[in-house]
Amino acid sequence: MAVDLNAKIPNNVGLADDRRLQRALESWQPSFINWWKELGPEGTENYDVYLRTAISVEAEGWANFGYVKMPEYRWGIFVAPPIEGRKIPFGEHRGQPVWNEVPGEYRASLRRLIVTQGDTEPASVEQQRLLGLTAPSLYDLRNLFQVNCEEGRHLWAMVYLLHAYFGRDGREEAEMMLQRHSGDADKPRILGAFNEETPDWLSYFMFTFFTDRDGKFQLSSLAESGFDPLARTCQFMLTEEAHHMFIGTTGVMRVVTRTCEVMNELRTDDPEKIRAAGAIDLPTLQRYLNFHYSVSLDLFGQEVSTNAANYYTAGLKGRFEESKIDDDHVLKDGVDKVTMFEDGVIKDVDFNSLLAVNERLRDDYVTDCQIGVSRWNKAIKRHKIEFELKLPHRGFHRSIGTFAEANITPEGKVILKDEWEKGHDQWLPSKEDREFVISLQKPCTDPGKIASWVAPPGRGIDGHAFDYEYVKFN
Ligand code: BYC
Repeated sequence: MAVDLNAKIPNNVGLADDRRLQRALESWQPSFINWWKELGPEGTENYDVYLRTAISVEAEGWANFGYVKMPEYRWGIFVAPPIEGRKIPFGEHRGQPVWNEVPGEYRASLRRLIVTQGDTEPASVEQQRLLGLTAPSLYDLRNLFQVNCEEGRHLWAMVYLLHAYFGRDGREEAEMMLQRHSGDADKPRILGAFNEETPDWLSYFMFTFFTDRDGKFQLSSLAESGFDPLARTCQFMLTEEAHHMFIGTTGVMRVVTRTCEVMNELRTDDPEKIRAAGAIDLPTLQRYLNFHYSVSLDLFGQEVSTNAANYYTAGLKGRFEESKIDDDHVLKDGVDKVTMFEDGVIKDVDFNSLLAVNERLRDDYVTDCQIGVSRWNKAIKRHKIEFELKLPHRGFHRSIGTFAEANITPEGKVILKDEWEKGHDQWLPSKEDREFVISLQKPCTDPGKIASWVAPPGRGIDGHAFDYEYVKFN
């Protein structure tokens, strides 16, 4: 697992021993750099950014900090070390040795999973490309760039798998990763949430909390895969993903904290007065939460999915923390309750557990989201303010699956279409909300300074203070 850091493409997969693969990836590299320059963080080519670069997959080596110009970031290919004697942990091949090559019968399914996962990574960079122009602090700006570079690396991770294991169609898929673009009417990104805009930093914090968290759960279930190169790739990606969610959890927390401070200073809960003081009122935060949570729930796919059942049975994509679950890991005879929308009502329906694996993953995700929301609520309580942020009902504002046709309030009440139209702006960010939040987006990038609507972080990065010069603009 030695890391070759001096290679054109840093890697711990022995690229130098496979000249063909190395050449293929080296010929993809310029397209990637061109894409980064065109659709990556706008106008940042000369910035020196205090970034973490992975130089090894060991605990002490993957977090190596220093100033880097982003187009020169050492995007590499890193996989977690193999576990000797690892067996396929679930499905009909359970207990057999893991595969180190793609089994012919699962080639199309595996490619589809890898392409879907890979497509999200550059999509998020595209969505965030203008945020650097309005960062609320230098610390936040640096964190944004860190996330962008790591999403770029995650694209490399998936492109490596496509090139190394899927021959010519894999190379074509790798090209396509740079041709589809977020929000492009003709060639959109594959999944809905990755075609939404991230026009402001509140949306960004919500995105890193809710949408990156989908990444955590999807990557965790791919990290269980019987196709060992995919499992090991995802295991290492998860170490980076944790930082992205940290940005979301603490980012929203800092917005909540600032709002509460302003409410207490002014002794008011009047949204107009809070906004006039340059902070974001709690009901607006709730509407942003409702939006990002609901579009992220869609990313788990259909509630009842034969594709997901087939992926599971084939041993390609497992459940979250598969090995910690106490059951037969085959699921043929299991029964699970799934909340469905049928005949105009919401009801729990029994399905074979295999068909319900998407929904189980969504359940685990909901539980994880609630932990973050409860933390924010504790902060509100500490400020002695009576307000609770809530996750809306899982059927609220959905576009994929059983609830796509339904109109459901955040409380879970089924309503008619015209009631939905009337309530819409109460539940989701209105045009005015968005305009207000965007009006707050002004760059605040002197070291130690921070915008009016967000509190400073508890501590800085890599042991540095908040006022460290995390980005040098040159
Ligand atoms: N939007 O795959 P199937 C991350 C469509 S995030 C639009 O059987 P199933 C990250 C689908 O295209 C993690 N369309 O769906 C986070 C297909 O249409 P066609 C990303 C959707 O079983 C932040 C049909 O439904 N990883 O890493 O429902 C920043 C059925 O397709 C959507 C993965 O997603 C949607 N949301 O499962 C950066 C893991 N959902 O082709 C990165 C890999 C479904 O029949 N993907 N459709 O017309 C999967 O496991 C599955 O594809 C899904 C969907 C769970 C996404």
